[in-house]
Amino acid sequence: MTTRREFLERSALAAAFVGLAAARAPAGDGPPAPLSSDGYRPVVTPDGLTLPFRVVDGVKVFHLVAEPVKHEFAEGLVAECWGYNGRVHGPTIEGVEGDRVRIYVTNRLPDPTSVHWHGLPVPSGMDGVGGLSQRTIEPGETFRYEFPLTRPGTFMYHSHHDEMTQMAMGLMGMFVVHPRAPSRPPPDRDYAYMLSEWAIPAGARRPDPNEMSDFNVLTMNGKAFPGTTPIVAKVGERVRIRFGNLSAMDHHPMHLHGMSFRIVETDGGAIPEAGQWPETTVLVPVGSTRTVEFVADNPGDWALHCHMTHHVMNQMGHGIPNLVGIDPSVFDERVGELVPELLAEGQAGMEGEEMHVPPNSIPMLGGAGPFGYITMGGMFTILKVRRKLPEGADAGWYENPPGTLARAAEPEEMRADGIGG
Ligand SMILES: [Cu+2]
Repeated sequence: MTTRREFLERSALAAAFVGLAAARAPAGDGPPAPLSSDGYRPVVTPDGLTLPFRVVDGVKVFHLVAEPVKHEFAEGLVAECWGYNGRVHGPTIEGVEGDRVRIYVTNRLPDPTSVHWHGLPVPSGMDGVGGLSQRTIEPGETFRYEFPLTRPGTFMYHSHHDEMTQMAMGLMGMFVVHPRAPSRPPPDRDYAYMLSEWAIPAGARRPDPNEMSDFNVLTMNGKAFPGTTPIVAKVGERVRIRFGNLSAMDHHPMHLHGMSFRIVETDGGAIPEAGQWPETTVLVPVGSTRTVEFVADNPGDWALHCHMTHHVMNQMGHGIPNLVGIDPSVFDERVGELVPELLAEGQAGMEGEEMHVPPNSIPMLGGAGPFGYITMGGMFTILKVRRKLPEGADAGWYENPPGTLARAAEPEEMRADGIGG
C-alpha cells in the first residue's frame, strides 16, 4: 500500500522533474541547439519537450508519470487523453550509447499500465510487456526500469498493457540514443516526430479507443494542422528528421517538398551509406521509426506532410452524399441544424469562409497562409528554409525573389506561346 506521505514525496519529485521539463522551449525559430557536453546535437521535438534527468552515481535517472491530460490538438479541439508528465505525447527521452539509464514510472491513471521500450535491446525483464515481462504497474504505484543503452538510434516508448486503449489515449513518446563516437559530425538540426491517429467524433470530449478504421484526427507530436508549429533550417544546414509511427492502424508516407533526403536509419539500426537512396517520401509503417537526412539547399516554405489525402484532413465525417459539382449552400442551411456532423464536413471549395462547427471540434481543413487559406489539416507542418533566420523571432512567410512566384497568365503571353483559353 502507498502511504499518503510516500505519495506526496513522489508527487513532489514528479513536480520537480515536470517543472524542469516545462522550462525548455518547444521548437521553432532561431539558431541550432548547441552541442551537449557529450558532443551530440540535442533533439528538438516540435510542440513537445525533452525529458530532463539527473545523474546519480553515473546513472541517468528519469521519471515518467502516466496520467490523464487535457490536450489541445489545435485551437478549438481539446480532449481528455492519457499522457506522461502532463503532456500528450510523453516527452522525448534522450541518451548516449553506453549510458546506463534508470527510468521510474509512476502510474496516476485509473488503470494498470506498463512501459515498453520499443526497439531498444533491453534485458527481457525490462521489456515492459504486461503479463509477459513483468506484472502491471497498479494505479498509485511506481516501477523502476534500468538498462544500458547499447545501440544508438531512434526508438520509442509506449504502454504495453491494454495497448488498444492506452495507446489510443496517447501513452507514447520518442526515445533517442546518440552514438558515443559518431562517424560523421552531428547534424545542424535534429527533429523528432511521433505520428499518431485518433478517433474523436465532432463534439466529443474523449478519443474513442474502439475505432478500427475511421480515424479522424491525425497528428504530428500530438498536434493537427493548423496546430503544428513550423520547423526551420538555414540554407546549407544538414537536417535530420526522425519519424516514429505508433498509430493504431495506419502507415504514413511522409513527404517533403522542395528537397530530397536519404533514409539513414530505422529502429533496427543505421543504414550503411551504400544502402541509402534518395527519396522525397518515406513510408513510416506502424510500429517503426524512419530517420531521414538532407542538406537544406532550397530556401522557401515547404510542406512536410503525410501523403494520404485523408490524413491531412481534420475530423472527417462519412456517410454523406458526394457534394462535388452541386451548390450545397441551401442544402447546408436546411439540414445543418439537424445534422451538425455535416457542417463539420464543410463543402467542396470552401476557402476559409466562416465555418460553423459543433462545440469542441475544428474544421476539416485549414490555416491561414500568405496567399489565402491553406487547405490542409491533420498530419501537416511547414519547414521554413531561410538564408538568414531572425533570432528569437518568427521566420514569417517566405519572400519569393522576383520571377519565382506562380501568377495569373496574361492573354498576350498565352497567345504568344500558342495557349488557347
Ligand atoms: Cu498518414
